[in-house]
Amino acid sequence: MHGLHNISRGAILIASSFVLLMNAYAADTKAPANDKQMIVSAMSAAPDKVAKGATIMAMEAGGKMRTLREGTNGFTCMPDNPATPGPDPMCMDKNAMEWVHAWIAHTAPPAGKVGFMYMLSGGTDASNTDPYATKPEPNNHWIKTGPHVMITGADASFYDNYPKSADPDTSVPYIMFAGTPYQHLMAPVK
Ligand SMILES: [Cu+2]
Repeated sequence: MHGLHNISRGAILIASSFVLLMNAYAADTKAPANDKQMIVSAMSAAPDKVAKGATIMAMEAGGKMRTLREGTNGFTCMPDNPATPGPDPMCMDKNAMEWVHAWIAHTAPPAGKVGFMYMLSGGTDASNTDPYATKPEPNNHWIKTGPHVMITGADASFYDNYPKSADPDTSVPYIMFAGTPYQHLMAPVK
C-alpha cells in the first residue's frame, strides 16, 4: 500500500513538472500564425498602398519561401519571423529581395544592386553584429530598433558615412552587420 502510494505520488510529480515545462515552452514560443494572420503581419511593414500591391511570401522551415498572395507593384512583404523574439515583418523591392535571399543562403549579395526595404512595424530586435543570431547572447550586441527603412547592397563608401558601432544609438541612422557582406543602413522613420 505504501509502495503504491509512493509510486502514484511520483507519477503526479512527474506529470506536474511536465506541465510546467510545457508552459515554459509555450511562453517563449509564438503560436504558428495562419495565412490570414501572416498577410496582416506582412502588410504592417509598409505604407498601406505599397502593402496592398505587394506580393506576400512566408518563409517556411528550412528557409523555403511560400507565396501567400501575388502582387503587382514589385514589392514583396514577409510576415514576422516567429523564430526571432521581436516583430520583424518587412516589405522590400526586388534588389532587397535578392539581398535577403543571399543572406538566408549565406551567399554573397549580388554586386551593384542597391535595394530598399520598409520595416515600419517597429519593435524589431536583432543582433547588430551576427547576421544569423536568433536570440540575445552575452556578446552578440542585441539591439532594438523602432520603425525604420533599410538600404541594402550599396557600395562600402555609402555605409562609411554612418556610425558602425556594435552598440549604436538606434534612434538615428546606423549600419547593421558592419564589416560583413550583409552590412546595411538602418534609418529610423519616427
Ligand atoms: Cu531592418
